[in-house]
Amino acid sequence: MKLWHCLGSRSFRVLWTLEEMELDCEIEVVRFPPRMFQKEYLEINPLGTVPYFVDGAAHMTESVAICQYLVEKYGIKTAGGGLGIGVEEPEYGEFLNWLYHSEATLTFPQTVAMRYQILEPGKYPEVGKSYLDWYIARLRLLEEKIKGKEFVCGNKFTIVDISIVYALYLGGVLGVTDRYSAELLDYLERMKERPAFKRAEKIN
Ligand SMILES: N[C@@H](CCC(=O)N[C@@H](CS)C(=O)NCC(=O)O)C(=O)O
Repeated sequence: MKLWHCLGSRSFRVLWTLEEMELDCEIEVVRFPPRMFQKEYLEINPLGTVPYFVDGAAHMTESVAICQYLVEKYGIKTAGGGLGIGVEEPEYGEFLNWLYHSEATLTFPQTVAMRYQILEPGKYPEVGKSYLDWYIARLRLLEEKIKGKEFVCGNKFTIVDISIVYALYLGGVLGVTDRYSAELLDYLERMKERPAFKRAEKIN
């Protein structure tokens, strides 16, 4: 297995999953954004985005799909398995919904805010601010869900937590954690204490 990674990017979801599952994977760190600083990377991934992941015939560009692939393909064989929820379990629908929610509903507005507030400041400042407000508004479902709970889904730690916490963590880069509810902040801090999170954070 090989993963192309940039510091602080969505490939962190994959790194954290690999660390939780104690899987061996070659990691290549590229400079962000690779389409500008490492043009040869476009020959590997024409999109120029990270993560990029290869495992035999699997060539993948979506962070959450890679986490799901790792859990479904290797989850039962490793010491750190059990990071998923099986199709036969009642929480399976909710599990899939939160996985998609983390990227399509939460990280999407963050990406636009990141672009116009940090990467290209001054170009469309109102757009950046508006998408940041939109991200905060979209936390409503998660804030309700996490009240009084240790994990988001299925009463156990899963890749939903990995995927959701990455979005919350990115909110820190965007400087909006002071707009999180107390429960959400507590959840984020607890997840960052996991040894696998700390190991993944050191890879850069
Ligand atoms: N939906 C994809 C998005 C991948 C993506 O856009 N990654 C960003 C980093 S977080 C990137 O590589 N941006 C560089 C660029 O667009 O050139 C995923 O979840 O992996």
